[in-house]
Amino acid sequence: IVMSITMIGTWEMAATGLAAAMPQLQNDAWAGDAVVTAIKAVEDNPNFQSVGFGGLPNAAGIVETDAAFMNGDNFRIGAVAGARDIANPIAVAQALAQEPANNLLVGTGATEYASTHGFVLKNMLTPKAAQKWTEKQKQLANSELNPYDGHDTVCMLALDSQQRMAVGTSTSGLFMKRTGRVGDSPLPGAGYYVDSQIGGAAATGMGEDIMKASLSYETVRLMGTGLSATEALRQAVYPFIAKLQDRGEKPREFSYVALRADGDFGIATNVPFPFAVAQADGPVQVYNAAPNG
Ligand code: SD4
Repeated sequence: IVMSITMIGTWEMAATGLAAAMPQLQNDAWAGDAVVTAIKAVEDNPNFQSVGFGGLPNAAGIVETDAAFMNGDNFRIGAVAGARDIANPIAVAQALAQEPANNLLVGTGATEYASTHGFVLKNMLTPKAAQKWTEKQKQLANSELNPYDGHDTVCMLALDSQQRMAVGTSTSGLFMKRTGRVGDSPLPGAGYYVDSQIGGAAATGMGEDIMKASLSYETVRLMGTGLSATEALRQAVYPFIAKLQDRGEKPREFSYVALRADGDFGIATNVPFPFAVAQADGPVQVYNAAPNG
């Protein structure tokens, strides 16, 4: 496979991000900036109800976001968790990756950093999301419904024209989560990992299950032994899901994307999983993957 600029992102919403970022990559931008452009486009769009502005709130009716950024050249990581009022959590995560320490900030610390470093603050709760919260409160009072539906993380992996790689994640987490709940998305190794000399991987699904193993790291490690993106994911993800079953657990949603430094990409998922890919000067393609574990 010939190396060519590539981006892959989770869920159909990723197509919006790829459309915004691919022109940058085609103009030889850094993979890290392409990741941030792509995720910002998703965070800014109030129609996507699981990321950024318009994300569904926690049990207290407040939007709390998790996001992370990793530079595959030097392994620098930045992340925010349980963050409030930050318009673009991914941009703050990218800035935190430049800090010599204090790379993962939670709650008020994240907001304070964003505010003192010139990032836009805004109330992330839209009237539509507030309405959904009110409806959900009513339903929950009368039923045994699983409150934790309506969650999707946007993850982006990019490979640029100079063979640099980066990964980002951003989510409002689980609808109706407890205040302070943090998922896998800001956690390196579990939610994401990237090494520009090998490749990267990132996760979406039920954070409480995904964080039980560092499968993004494991996928990168396996790609480093020469496996394709698809085969590395298969060997990392499905045995772990089987192991949970063996231990009497009921594994919930696990979906991963992976991208190798040569442009080879793949996914693994135990639920129907749309994802978006763009390579070279080709179009943004959305694929609908069936569960294949
Ligand atoms: C979380 N993994 O907070 C995220 C949510 C997600 O598809 O990706 N759902 O647990």
